[in-house]
Amino acid sequence: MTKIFETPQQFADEYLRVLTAEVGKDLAGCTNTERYQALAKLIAQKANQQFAQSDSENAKSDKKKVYYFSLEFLLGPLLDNYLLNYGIRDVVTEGLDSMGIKLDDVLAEEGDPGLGNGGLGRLAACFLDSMAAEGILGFGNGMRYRYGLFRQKIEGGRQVEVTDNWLDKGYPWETRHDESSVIVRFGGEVVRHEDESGKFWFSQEGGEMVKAVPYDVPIIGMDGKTVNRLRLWSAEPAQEDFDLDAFNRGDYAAAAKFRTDAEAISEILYPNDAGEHGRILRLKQEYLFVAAGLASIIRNFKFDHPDADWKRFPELVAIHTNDTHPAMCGAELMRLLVDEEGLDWDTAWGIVTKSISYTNHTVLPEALEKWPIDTFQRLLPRVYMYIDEINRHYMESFPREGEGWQDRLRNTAILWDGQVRMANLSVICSHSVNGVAQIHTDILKRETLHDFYAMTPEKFNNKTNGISPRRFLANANPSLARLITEKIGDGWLRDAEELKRLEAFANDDAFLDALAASKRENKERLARYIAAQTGVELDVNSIFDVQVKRFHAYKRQLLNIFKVMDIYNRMLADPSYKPHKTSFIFAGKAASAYTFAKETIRLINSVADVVNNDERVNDYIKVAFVPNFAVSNAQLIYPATEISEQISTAGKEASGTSNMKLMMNGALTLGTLDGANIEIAELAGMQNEKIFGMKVDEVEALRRSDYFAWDVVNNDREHIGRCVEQLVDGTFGALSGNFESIHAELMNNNDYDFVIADFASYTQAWRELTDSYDDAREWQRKALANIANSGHFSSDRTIREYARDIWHV
Ligand code: GL9
Repeated sequence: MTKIFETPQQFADEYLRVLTAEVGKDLAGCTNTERYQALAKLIAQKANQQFAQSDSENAKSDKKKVYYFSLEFLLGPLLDNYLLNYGIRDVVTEGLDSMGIKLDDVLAEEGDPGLGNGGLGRLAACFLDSMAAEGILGFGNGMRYRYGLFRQKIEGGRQVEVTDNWLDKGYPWETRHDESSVIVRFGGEVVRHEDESGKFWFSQEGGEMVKAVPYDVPIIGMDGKTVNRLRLWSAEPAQEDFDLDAFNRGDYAAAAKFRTDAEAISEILYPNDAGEHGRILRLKQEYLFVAAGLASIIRNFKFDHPDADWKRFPELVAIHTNDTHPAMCGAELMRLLVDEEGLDWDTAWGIVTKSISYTNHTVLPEALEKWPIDTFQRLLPRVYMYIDEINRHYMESFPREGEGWQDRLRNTAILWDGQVRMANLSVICSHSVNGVAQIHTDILKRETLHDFYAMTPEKFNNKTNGISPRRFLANANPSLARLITEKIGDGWLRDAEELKRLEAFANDDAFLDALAASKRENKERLARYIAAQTGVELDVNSIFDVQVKRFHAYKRQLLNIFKVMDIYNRMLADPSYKPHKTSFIFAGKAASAYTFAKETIRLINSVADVVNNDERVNDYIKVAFVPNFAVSNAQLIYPATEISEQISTAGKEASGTSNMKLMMNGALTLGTLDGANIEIAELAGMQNEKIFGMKVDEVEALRRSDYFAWDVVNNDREHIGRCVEQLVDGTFGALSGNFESIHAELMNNNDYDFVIADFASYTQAWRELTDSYDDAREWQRKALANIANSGHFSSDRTIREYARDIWHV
């Protein structure tokens, strides 16, 4: 495999050419930002050339193309990852050195596009990386939001949202393709036409026309063999409807109205983590990226296969829908095939269901998308007719047999109670439905989608999530990666199962020492970052106990901070009680309208304020909240972690992926038997994690029982009872007030997420786990067992399973 740069000199020559051509200054006059932009542009140019070449070769072949539709792609910084994948990190480092530039200074300039909320969006980005690594022709289809997810600041302990103007300096990786734009229509009406012979057809007239313009980002796979692309759509006015009269009157807002209406569609990413839907703009986003993506697929299909029969479409194209956000794919593809291409219904339906597949990412009822029929119909009249017709076909062919068929029909219909149910639409239009961890798929089959499962069990399958070992081990943790490669070579970068070979070193003292030294180095790196960001000084001899993820009641950050409050209370009540020295590290964003989540952040910061400043305890415990959790600082946090907090109420976390990232970096999981934690514990061995709390069946049983949370609180006044009281008694209120709303939410809903019910089990598990830390060798062996068994959670494995079982490539 030839490298894109063979020597530092060759790199330096090309780099200087791009730098001067793009920036118009010589090297000395450039800022680091400009140096970064020129380097990214150079790599992007190389990748685009490679893409163009392979794209025209592929056009002549019958290689199947996979399109991954997702409203979120949380890419993170790309440069370091691409240098690794192209195998040119050393050449570039040396080449830059020769010009007096440090690669790290250049890398530090890259922003972190926040085009996703959390796990779901990051999963989509890992899948792009793995599809390219596996040589699959896999293309992302998403939205180019003008503003990413808000940046989070902490003021007075509170989360403050600041707009994320991620495009302000331009995005060097993207290329605009105006010539590939697609006109998308909203509103208007459907007109019926009929000719003399009685043949009739429909067309859509009037309404609002929006131009969807694609911006393409190259996706470079491991070893640079495959370059794919991520296509992100931006909304613009279809024609320049600038109102000159209004402008001349001085009414500037009216003059630019069309521009703002159209552009609003790709303005913002909705900051919802699994919940709260119903905004019309969101529906517009969903349709825009579906309509533009499918139009672009069909254009490409016709170009690649000018003589192909439409029936070959599912052999040559797979369309994957990430959650229900692209659920309209089925109806829109029907519209394109029937209205525009003239196929009959049954032929088109066969093509649609053979091409489309669907992944469910959550069982939270509030997250199941539904839209009011009248809103839907007004905005998308023709697509709605297709949904109505798909629903009618479904209902007509529904087997009216067996007891309770009416209930089953009601549960599975697309249209019901004046609403369009997007999950049902997704299932009906797909040949494959998968969950993202074994337990999650089991719950889908048993409950959430049970009636579908009973009728079409063959559609259902599990695909346990995965993460990119390039980004989350090689890029994030260079010292550990170096150590691993010294022992077993670098084959793990392509086949992460090779990490298993590290088990041979479980009794190798020198290796375990080196492992510990690497962890310490990573803790020091994180401690410096946290001190700079927050002013909190962490002791690197303490255990780094970490919970980083979106804030949500079911993820139970509240349980974690109650534990810290309890340790604090125990220390004050009994000065001889000494917990293990621990730094409790939190990070994550809360949806801006989610009061409980935001108040939990304020509580953590308020506890931090008290604990960190109380000399009776602060040699032993400290609390740090890292602001603005994002892919870039996540890459600093995971490698430094020793305890991975994965403490969701059993049955609620579909999979989780930070649990995998932390495992791969040698952290021990302190977790419930939920999501992928179960598979983590099975693979690494129960003895190498710390599992606590109620299991799914116990959670369900407790919910059905006469559980009364107040009883638990009243029976344990010293511990959980004290924590609940301290929400409102001023102990932690000095920073910015008490926490009445958390108290009310918790007690008035009878401990809905079972924070109180799991408290005793959790705090005991924490004490046992931290007590075991003093046997450093044993701890290192456990860390090693986690690393060595994390290969299964490579997204390469996940993608191979999707390719084999769902996409058939
Ligand atoms: C999620 C689940 O909650 C996670 O458990 C899962 O790991 C990921 C990826 O499959 O999907 N579903 C979901 O809606 N989100 C998830 O993280 N939410 C966000 O990403 C905001």
